Amino acid sequence: MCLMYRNCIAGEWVDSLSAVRFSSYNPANGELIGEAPMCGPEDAARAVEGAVKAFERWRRVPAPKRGEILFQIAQELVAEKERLARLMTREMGKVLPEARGDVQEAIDMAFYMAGEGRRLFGYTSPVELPDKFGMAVRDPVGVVAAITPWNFPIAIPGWKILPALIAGNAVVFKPASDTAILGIELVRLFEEAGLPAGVLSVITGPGDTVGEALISHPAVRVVTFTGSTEAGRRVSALVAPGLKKVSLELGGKNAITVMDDADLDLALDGVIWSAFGTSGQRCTACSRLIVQRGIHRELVDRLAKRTEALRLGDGLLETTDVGPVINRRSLERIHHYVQIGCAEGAVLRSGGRIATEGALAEGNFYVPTLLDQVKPGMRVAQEEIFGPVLSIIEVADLDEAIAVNNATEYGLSSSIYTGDVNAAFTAMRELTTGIVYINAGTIGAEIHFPFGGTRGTGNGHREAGQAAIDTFTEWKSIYVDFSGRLQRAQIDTDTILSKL
Ligand code: UN1
Repeated sequence: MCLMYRNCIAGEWVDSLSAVRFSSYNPANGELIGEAPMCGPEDAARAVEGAVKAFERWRRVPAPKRGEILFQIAQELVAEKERLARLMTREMGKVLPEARGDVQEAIDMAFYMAGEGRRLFGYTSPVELPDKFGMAVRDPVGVVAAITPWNFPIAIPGWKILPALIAGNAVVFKPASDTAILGIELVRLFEEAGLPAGVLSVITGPGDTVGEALISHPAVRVVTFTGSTEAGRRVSALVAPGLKKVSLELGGKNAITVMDDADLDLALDGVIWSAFGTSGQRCTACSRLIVQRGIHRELVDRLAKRTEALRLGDGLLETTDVGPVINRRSLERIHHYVQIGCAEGAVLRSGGRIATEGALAEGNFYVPTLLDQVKPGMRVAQEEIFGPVLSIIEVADLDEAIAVNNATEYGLSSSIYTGDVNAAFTAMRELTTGIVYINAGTIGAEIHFPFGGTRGTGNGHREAGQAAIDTFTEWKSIYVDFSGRLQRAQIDTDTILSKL
């Protein structure tokens, strides 16, 4: 099988102008997955210029027809789900059932946005003058730059590209280098489903060169980015002079609260899944466990047993519960955080080390880790670790739990386990994150609801659902005056009754 991949730039499958390539490896064992073009600023400019041309045609394609193409994309994704999922486990590391879920999330979005081809609702409203009509319609914006992370290599590109396309925009997509091959495969699938040439380009290469060139190109009008808060600030600053629309999905420091009256079995399942699923590498991952005093000891004892029973390994094996983390740098960063936590006074309850037994030494495996007796202000309770590390904080009551939950720089997802309906409704009102779960963990958002967060998690936009359409459209208000005379809004309204 050929491991040399090309990019699709302005409708043609090509190498980068420099012809330099970089390699993508399996984080479980170092296997080479493929080589992708190392694009530079000139490649980004070519892709944007192609998108500018394609946009002029694509925006005129009736939205229901665009929807039919998205429907084909959804069906192609269904047909290719298993192949993409297996490739994802190899390129990114997540266990196979989760990789299937990642592709499914893009399938869901493709069907949802295909349906938008026959909606994309604007609205009409009565107007204040006679013989006049008013309506608000959605226009596409132009060229969209979509820059995506490695942790959801198919789902997150789907969240960005599909709503952008249904609205009539052209897209230049730059996937994370760690999952460049999946990004290229996704674009090939869109092409095979019948998307016209040039409407979607993919360019691969480092964020700080090709990514920055892409978003800074004057013809790019919308930037949609998912990544770290630090990178998001940089994106925001770079595009500010161009007054571009920019939608940012950034970090999280999500917490599950477990109250004394909670169903502990249910809570344990939710904590294990949310903290260690995807090896803790979700924006929505639970990295803080806020526990009410009365059940602290029991919950932590049981949690430690469950955590220590998790089996690390290659995500393709059915026996694996937790796969590798994305790369060596990330592995070392995670371990560094655990050391910081211990130095700050946290008590290591489980894990706390890089796994080196047998075949695990070939990959980037971190043993699922519990840090107990963490105080809310410690760095391990405040900073995003993005790995299988859970900080446990004890609280006295609901008020304290809510205060601790809300007191971070981030505001993506939060959850509470309680049997008390009053506590649940209080939490729904008082938790200041963009996503709130009751009696479920912090992960598992569905594509038809807004996805995103408050504070440092973003800049006020939401992805998915109807909110996504707002990012990729401009409102246009249209007034039609069929009176045949000058009618002055706000002024001639006084004389309307006398003229009838
Ligand atoms: C992310 O981690 O960036 O709610 C996305 C979830 C998934 C999406 C996560 N549906 O965990």
